Amino acid sequence: MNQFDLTGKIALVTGASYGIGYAIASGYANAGATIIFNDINQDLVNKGLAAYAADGIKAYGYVADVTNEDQINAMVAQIENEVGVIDIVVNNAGIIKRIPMVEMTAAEFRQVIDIDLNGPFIVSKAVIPGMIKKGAGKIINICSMMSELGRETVSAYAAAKGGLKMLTKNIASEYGEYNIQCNGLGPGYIETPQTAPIRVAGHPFNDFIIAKTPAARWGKTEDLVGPAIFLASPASDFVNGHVLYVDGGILAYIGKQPK
Ligand code: NAP
Ligand code: GCO
Repeated sequence: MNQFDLTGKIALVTGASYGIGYAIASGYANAGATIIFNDINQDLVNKGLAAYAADGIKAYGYVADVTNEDQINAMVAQIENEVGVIDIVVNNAGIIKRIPMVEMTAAEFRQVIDIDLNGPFIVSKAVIPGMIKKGAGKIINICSMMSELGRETVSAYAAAKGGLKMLTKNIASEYGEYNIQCNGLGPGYIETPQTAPIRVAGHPFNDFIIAKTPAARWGKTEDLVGPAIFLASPASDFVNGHVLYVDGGILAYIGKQPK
């Protein structure tokens, strides 16, 4: 038996019109899963559907904001009617705001917490009943280096991703007895639109990340696909409450001595 085979599985990846979510969903499709994704407006969903189709992937796309419980509950019910009960969910949708804390408004802080932490709560709460009925489920929360580390200007994001690590452990604790595994996937610094502003060649932060990463490079979304398949597959049926960091060694490394 191929422990990494997702054939027959229904996978929802939130915010997967592009970026990390798109790569993970595409990898799941290539491993045999039926792919579903959501985004906050129809234009983005259409953009995602076209991209998946161009890659030869049949995907289902829905308009739903992960912070809106009514929209998410309606989407999950529609998915169960149109596609089937969700086996795998990846809480990928997320934003970041890079603002010095004392300059960040409470509204800006709340918006990041709402999308990056409340969103995964809302989506997980919506899909767990179906997983319990089905007798199995996989929940994968996209965490971050900021689940473990802080840095200037990302207070809201670090608080959200730190909370997401603990939400992961709590879902694992509360629903493990129903054969539901909930784990985190913690990317390092990855080439996506979210990091484009700090990845400009010659930008001090770009040089810093290269020096802080033993692999001496930014990660690519493809680097995350294998680990994501592992956490979604039977190969990880006894892995629960774990955060798998895919960071090229950042968390293990003090950083390269400046020349
Ligand atoms: P991205 O390129 O900015 O993509 C984020 C996706 O989430 C977009 O499709 C976005 O759609 C969607 N989204 C945002 N708010 C949403 C909402 N309220 N409801 C539904 N969808 C929403 O980001 P990324 O780099 O791929 O990151 C994906 C995840 O990985 C995030 O959770 C991020 O925190 C995490 N992460 C990223 C890195 C990295 O280095 N890139 C590292 C560690 C963790 P819109 O276009 O509509 O905003
Ligand atoms: C930042 C980056 C990071 C990455 C990622 C690292 O400004 O520090 O955006 O937060 O997005 O979360 O794992």
